[in-house]
Amino acid sequence: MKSWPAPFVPAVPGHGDPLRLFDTQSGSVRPVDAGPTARVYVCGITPYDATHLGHAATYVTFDLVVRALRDAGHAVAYVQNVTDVDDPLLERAARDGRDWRELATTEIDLFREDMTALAVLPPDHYVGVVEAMPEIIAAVRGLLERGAAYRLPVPAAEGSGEDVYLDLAATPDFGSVSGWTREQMDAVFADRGGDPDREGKRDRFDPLLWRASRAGEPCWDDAVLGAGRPGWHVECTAIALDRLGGGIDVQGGGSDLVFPHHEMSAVQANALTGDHVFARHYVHQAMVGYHGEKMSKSKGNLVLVSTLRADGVDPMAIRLVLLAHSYRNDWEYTDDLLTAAEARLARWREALSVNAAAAADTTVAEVRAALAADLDTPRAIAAVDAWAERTLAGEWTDPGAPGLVARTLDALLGVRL
Ligand code: 5CA
Ligand code: ZN
Repeated sequence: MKSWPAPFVPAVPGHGDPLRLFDTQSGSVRPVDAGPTARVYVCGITPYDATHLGHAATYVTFDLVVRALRDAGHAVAYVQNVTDVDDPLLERAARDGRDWRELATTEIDLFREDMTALAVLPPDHYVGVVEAMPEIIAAVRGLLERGAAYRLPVPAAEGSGEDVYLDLAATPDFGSVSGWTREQMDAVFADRGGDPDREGKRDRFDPLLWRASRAGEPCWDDAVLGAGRPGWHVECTAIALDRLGGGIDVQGGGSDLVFPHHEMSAVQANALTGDHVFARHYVHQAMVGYHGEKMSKSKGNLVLVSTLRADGVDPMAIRLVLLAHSYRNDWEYTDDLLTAAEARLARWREALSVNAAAAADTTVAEVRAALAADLDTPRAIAAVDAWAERTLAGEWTDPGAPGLVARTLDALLGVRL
């Protein structure tokens, strides 16, 4: 499916330091250590409601990852999916009396607009589940052929046919991405789309790979699997392997995806490829909250990017709200954060409008060093603040500095002034 327009990324003299990021699997900050082309897969939206600040934080974080990798001299192959068939989408469409395809199309369009406004770099491949059905079916079939999956008859009350589940007992890597205990897994599995109590499952955490068709649900025909639709995790396994191959450099998403989603995507990929490394780095944006809870479509405690934009908020102020927080720590949105971001934007604009400003070479180096050090955006912002303060205090020594800072903000932080 089409993504959104790529913002122009200006050149900045020199190049960035090698990127280091926290890897959830190893629990440490490590160099990304990619080849000439870094391969990045980021879990995309389930399009049943509009983009909120939590989603925006996730996509801005991986936008910064791509910018930093490019600045360090890599080409980047970037893939993002769209979960355009899944329970939450079908449930919302049914609740609102809408066609699920129409709901998905509307929300994906709005997401594209929000990403464009926030100057988020688009993926090279933006792939919906519906359009990737052949690859997903091939993955489920492959897991059955390798003895890593089994069939379970649909309960008589629900229909006929057979669902297909992954057999975790046949996947020795299970648990290695999250490092969680079974107790920790149990605490979230059902809330995050799992069906631990489905009768007949070999292990309560075995994830659904293929759901045989039920009355009123969309389905796709397959000679081996029968009519049905994919479970959630296998879409990302199949799309990532098909578009990027195994051993990708970064698998990304919000921290709510560590388990089960990234755990399951990885074990499924490993069962298919026979390899043990689906991704070399698992990178997770911490949760953005609002009114004391994780911001989420299901809870409805949302601050939407589109609402802020409709209220006339500068999208660059929204971006600065996000950048003011490290991606590693949970935080809560308040209106005061937006007020502070707007004030910072105004101050930066003022500093950039002078004919000569404080010399900025060390500022550029500091922004680069901060980003390379596990995307330390608060430190990067502080470096720009310090430059703006020096300039506004009258240190007008370098006519090239305003242009250099403007290009640095644009290219590395995605902030266009
Ligand atoms: N379609 C799946 C991934 S394959 C999905 O999780 N969709 S989503 O629409 O629920 O979330 C989209 C992305 O935003 C995911 O990476 C998710 O981890 C992230 N996300 C969701 N809520 C928040 C939040 N409150 N803070 C930060 N990131 C969030
Ligand atoms: Zn995913």
